[in-house]
Amino acid sequence: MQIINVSQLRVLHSADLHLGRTFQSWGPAGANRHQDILETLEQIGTIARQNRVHLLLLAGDQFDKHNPDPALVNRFQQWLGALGQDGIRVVMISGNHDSYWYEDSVYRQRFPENTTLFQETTCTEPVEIYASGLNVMLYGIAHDHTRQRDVLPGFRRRAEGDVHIGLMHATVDPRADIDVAERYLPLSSANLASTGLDYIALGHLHRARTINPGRPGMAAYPGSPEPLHIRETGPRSVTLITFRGGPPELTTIPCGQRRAERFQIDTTSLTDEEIITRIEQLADDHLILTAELTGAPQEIPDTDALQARAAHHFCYLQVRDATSVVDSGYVRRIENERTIRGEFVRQLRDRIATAETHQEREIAELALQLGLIQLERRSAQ
Ligand SMILES: [Mn+2]
Repeated sequence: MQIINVSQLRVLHSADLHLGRTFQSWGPAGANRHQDILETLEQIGTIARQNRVHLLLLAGDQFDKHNPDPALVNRFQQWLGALGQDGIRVVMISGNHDSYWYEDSVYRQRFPENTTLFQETTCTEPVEIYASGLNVMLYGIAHDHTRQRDVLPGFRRRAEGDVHIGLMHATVDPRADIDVAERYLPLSSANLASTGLDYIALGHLHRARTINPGRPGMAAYPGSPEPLHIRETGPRSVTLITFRGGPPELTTIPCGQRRAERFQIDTTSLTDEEIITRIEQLADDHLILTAELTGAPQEIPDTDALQARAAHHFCYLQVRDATSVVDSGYVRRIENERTIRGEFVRQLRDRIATAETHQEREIAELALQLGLIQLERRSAQ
């Protein structure tokens, strides 16, 4: 007989907030990004309350470094405490950025009553808590970049308890051609399945992904809730996990203040002025935009100038030149000139045409592009 009216346990999972991250390479555009991350922290609290979750799991890299600014830690502490007043228990582990290992690690401080923090580097005994009428067994370890061996046995499901949840800051199913250092805890989907846990809350990889769906050892990366890099494209989210007796149900809840996207702009036959217009059509101050210029434009695009002129329309703008100078209107215009640059173009086009390998051709194309930029600058002086 199917059991009805089973207690429903609702859990929210986030990771990789990187509070305190500085965006120095972004110049002035990076100055207020830390504020966006703080707003996303508040947003995660709001999502937890709206969904009346019992538990909030934070799977590491809550902070960008192990010894963040005390004012920031204080704010995080208050955020935790306020969740506790609303009956929400927070369970967290450290990550590689905010490692527990250091003597001045933020995680060696006291945290509010409602917070469960894993402080051992092996999981000898799960932490048992009572939530929504269920015995919840929690498995986790503190991040320690000096000792990450044989962590899996500690995560093996114990006999007692109703719901079994693990937390890991790990690299699950790394690409075969990448050698992942031990401190990033490389593991496979099969390793996670072998634990037999109902759900494993993962952190470390910043792109959302579900592993072993509907099976024991089911796990997910919620991804960074706020994009931390121009390459962290696409929507950002946190994961709501609902336990009703069967395999847990996962729901993705959107969050974040800004969004990173990469768009290609075909610049064929366009001038820099026209390229600016195309970029401006995408204007949105919530957008962290990589504008990749493709095709064969009228002139060699001055990416620095384009970026400087259009940046104020976006949260952050990066213009990348992936145009083909070989076929550009500019090269066609000057290739028959009886000038140094005309001669340069003819010689390089010849090399490109007779290149024997892909690499040789790419080098000649790059030489043509860089050489023309230099010759242009000289003639402008
Ligand atoms: Mn991270």
